[in-house]
Amino acid sequence: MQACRSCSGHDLQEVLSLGEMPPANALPTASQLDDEEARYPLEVVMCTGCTLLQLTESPPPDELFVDYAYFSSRSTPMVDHARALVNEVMDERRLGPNDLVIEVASNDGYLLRHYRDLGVKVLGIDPAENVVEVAVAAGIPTRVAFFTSSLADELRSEGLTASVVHANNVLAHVPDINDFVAGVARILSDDGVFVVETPYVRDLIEKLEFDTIYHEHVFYYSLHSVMELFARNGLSVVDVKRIGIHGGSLRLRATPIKRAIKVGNSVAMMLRQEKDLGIDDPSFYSDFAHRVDGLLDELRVFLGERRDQGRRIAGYGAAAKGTVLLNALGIGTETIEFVVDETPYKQGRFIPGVRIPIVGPGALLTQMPDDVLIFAWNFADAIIEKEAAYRARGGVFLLPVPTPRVVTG
Ligand code: JHZ
Ligand code: ZN
Repeated sequence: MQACRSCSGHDLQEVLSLGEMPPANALPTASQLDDEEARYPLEVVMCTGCTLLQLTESPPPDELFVDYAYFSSRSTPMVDHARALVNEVMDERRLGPNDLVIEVASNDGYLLRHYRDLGVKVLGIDPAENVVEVAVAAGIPTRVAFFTSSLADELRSEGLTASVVHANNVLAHVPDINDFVAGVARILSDDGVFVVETPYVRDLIEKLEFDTIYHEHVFYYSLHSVMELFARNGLSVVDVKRIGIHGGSLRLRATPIKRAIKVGNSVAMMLRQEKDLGIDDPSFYSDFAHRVDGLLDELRVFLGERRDQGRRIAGYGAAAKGTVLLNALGIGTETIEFVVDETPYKQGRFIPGVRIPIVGPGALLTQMPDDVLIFAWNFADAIIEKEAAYRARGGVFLLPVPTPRVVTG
């Protein structure tokens, strides 16, 4: 087997295998339905050396991210979340027009636009050409590129250094993670701060969020494993907090090691919690696969019974998570008629593998399915609130994880 992508250790313990899966965001168009879809094994292991959970295999990043289906601004709660984060950092750092904020994986500019509106210089970096177009049209300077240490050197040679580097939902996505973190360390100014959000492995395991495991997510971090990674590459974690976004994430702040004089209590406290829980021990993960199997069985029964009662079921949010859930269940249009999503790029396409059509949210009222299973369960509250008219007409929302259930209240 391969070596750990973080510490190069060789003792990798199996956590979960979901078999062969299509890449979660490779949504075929109607004309591609006759083509065979690519599939890759989806298997998670834990490195006993540095404790980091990771995939054994993932397609090359340019296959996943160059033409991309996910536009952050299409989820209003993401934009609100980004605005609040920017306000927090602005209060802390009192940034002005001479400061540069860089965001890696800046997507359509959903975060940087808030800094820009406050008069701070910004630079986005993102490999998805079609998504960057949207950012640039909105006036957010963005380079189409994967962030690497050599790109960091190139930017430095142009005289650029960053007071703040943001990396939201990207630390999990980069196979050559040491090079990425080393690049961040090089582009930060001496008193700069690296602000990171990444899904927390503790939430994944405890809340059975197995559908957040897909090829884009090569890594599933704990504080312990992220600290080792950062330390190896010249960064020191000075603050950490658990946040609710995407089913539960860590928000970390890190600074160049030579300046990390004041490490907050939050770091020591969470490390202790992780130790007490045994997050650094393979036994913490040993019943996960079994619990996932149990959930899949429950879901098949739950949906099958509703279908057998003659209920018509649709899905909400052509989220990457939905692809995983549906393919793991092996259910298609015989159970879920269609999936609605606001993203224009996704409409008219299909969920990979199971090939359920994706349409605009208007279909809820025109088609009036009896049930709507929310694949974007992380945004369930916002979705239910927005689709009040569907509910008022008798529509029912369902949630898949951690146990299948009908939304009441
Ligand atoms: P959402 C994405 O995962 C992809 P996904 C990525 N790999 C990642 O790391 C995680 O985010 C963090 C739609 N929607 O955010 C928009 C509506 O239509 O759960 C999206 O297509 N109406 C980068 O894909 C989808 O749902 C709405 O009101 O699992 C949500 O996808 C809302 C709120 C969303 O992430
Ligand atoms: Zn390791």
